[in-house]
Amino acid sequence: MVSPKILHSSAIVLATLNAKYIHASLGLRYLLANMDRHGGPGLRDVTQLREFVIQQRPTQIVEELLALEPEVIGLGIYIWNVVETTQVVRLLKALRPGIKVVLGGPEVSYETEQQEICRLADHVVTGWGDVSFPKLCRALLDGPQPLMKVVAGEQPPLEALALPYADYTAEDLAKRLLYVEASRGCPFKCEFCLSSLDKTAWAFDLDVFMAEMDALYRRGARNFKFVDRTFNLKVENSVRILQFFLDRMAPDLFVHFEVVPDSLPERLKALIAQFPAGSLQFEVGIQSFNAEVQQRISRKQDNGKTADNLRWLVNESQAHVHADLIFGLPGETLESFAQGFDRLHELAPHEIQFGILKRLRGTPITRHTAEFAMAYDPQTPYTILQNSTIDFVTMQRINRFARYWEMVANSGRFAQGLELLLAPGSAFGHFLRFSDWLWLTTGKTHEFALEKLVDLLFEHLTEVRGLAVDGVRSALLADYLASGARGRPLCLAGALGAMRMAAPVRSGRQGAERQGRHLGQQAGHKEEIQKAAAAA
Ligand code: B12
Ligand code: SF4
Repeated sequence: MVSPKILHSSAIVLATLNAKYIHASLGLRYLLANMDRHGGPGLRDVTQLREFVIQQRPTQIVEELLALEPEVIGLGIYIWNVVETTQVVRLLKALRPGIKVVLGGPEVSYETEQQEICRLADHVVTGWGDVSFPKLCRALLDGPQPLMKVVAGEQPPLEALALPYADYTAEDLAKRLLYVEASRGCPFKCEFCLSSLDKTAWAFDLDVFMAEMDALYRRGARNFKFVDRTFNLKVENSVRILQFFLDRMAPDLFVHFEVVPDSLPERLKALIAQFPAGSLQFEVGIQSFNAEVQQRISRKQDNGKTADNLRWLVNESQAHVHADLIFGLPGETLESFAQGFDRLHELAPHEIQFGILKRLRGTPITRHTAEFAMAYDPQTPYTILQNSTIDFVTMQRINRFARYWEMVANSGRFAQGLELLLAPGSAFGHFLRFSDWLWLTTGKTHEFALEKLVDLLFEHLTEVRGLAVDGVRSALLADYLASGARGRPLCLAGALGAMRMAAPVRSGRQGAERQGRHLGQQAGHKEEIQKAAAAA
């Protein structure tokens, strides 16, 4: 029976601050979907979901939350929002101390007692919240009042959970990346990763899950990002999921998976090879090619098979391949990392995602802190500052390398220029030299206009590296034209001026240009989706 106390239309508000609008929160939707099943009838009707982004002002977020006059506010706390959400909770408690604030999410699931945000809140649910949050809300609204501040989240068999996919709105389907989950947990133990604390991976009932995917697809969903830690763990399931999307292939379909690199059985390859360009994206965690470091951090990876599979993916399939590396792992030196980077670069994944080690709360990487003198930033995102093999100055250089790599290599804007920049010999060595030079010349790591970057690359390649001016200019001209930008980098002024004189824009072409722009916008959205999917 519905309790008289919870007739108010928004007694409970579930909220979080996403990294960007394009990321819809799957965790909150799970909680919402399970309110009635685990909290009792009527609870869902009095629960509202509100998503914000970290760029919004805390006062504005609080204003919106208070306008709903809730009795309970549940907040999803992650590494990307804990600073901003702490301020939100502080304001909430100053303005309406009577509102019960309940926290949950990976950031507050460990080291709970050391966090300011947990001190400010009324309750913290650690681990899974699907069952424990609804139960806690029922108790908060109807009594008896819960005695414990910190509640260890129940972890039921996955069949006990209501799936949340119907809670994606039409707007979510049209504009955002849809996170979906065919399994939870990870059986591996890589010590830098929060998923290493899971005991194993649990799979959702595949028939039920696929029916949900089908419903989403029929409603128009075309951008799917699987959050499964290791999509290719159970080949039977992976095959069915890939076949499902192949059967529904459409020009705007996009599916993203995270895979373990050393296992790609023939059955999977046969399906992967059938996906057309632009429809499939893989995030392949390499992290390190250094066997000693891998062993130290309990990462099991067959480097030979990893290289073979990456080569196959890049050469024999049309999947977009993002490979992740982590800098700063215990015992890794600049030289050993450079070797790994070059080995990966030779395999030619479409993007190398260059991450700097972070000490995530709760992760077992801390067991190396003393031996390797690991000094981490105490502020989020807890990035490594120095260790026994990499000093702070080198770490700063590599941070800039990572930023510039994103800007020059992963942006995809310098296909030809990069070929000149990264060869011959060590790609890592060349890019590090460029990175050091760029920093010395500009003192900036952000806010480079494309035109300025073209000129800087030109200067580096011709004056520092001594490459032939004509070859560099034609490579950068091709890249600049391919980008579609309409400015005028100084080093290309002559060439662009001549081209534009030869082909002035005539009014009859304006319709075609408009059409082109529209297609460009669509392509831009797809690119944004692909980038967002790969950001984790
Ligand atoms: C999607 C995602 C992102 C998205 C952001 C999404 C968003 N909403 O804005 C993007 C791609 C931007 C991202 C980036 C990063 N991410 Co990320 N990301 C994920 C990912 C893949 C999926 C999250 C998800 O939906 N999970 C499925 C749902 C069901 O689980 P859940 O979110 O944990 O929710 C459950 C519980 O936590 C709890 N819960 C959640 N909210 C609430 C609220 C209440 C009130 C309660 C009671 C309970 C509760 O109940 C839910 C159901 O059981 C996870 C890995 C994973 N598979 O979970 C990593 C993960 C969350 N990311 C992580 C990290 C480290 C990062 C990065 C720092 C990586 C990097 N680049 O180095 C960046 C940071 C970005 C930044 N700007 O600073 C860590 C989190 C560490 C932490 N303490 O928060 C994770 C867990 C990966 C890992 N295994 O280590 N990420
Ligand atoms: S890095 Fe990947 S394989 Fe390793 S524990 Fe995390 S999710 Fe599992």
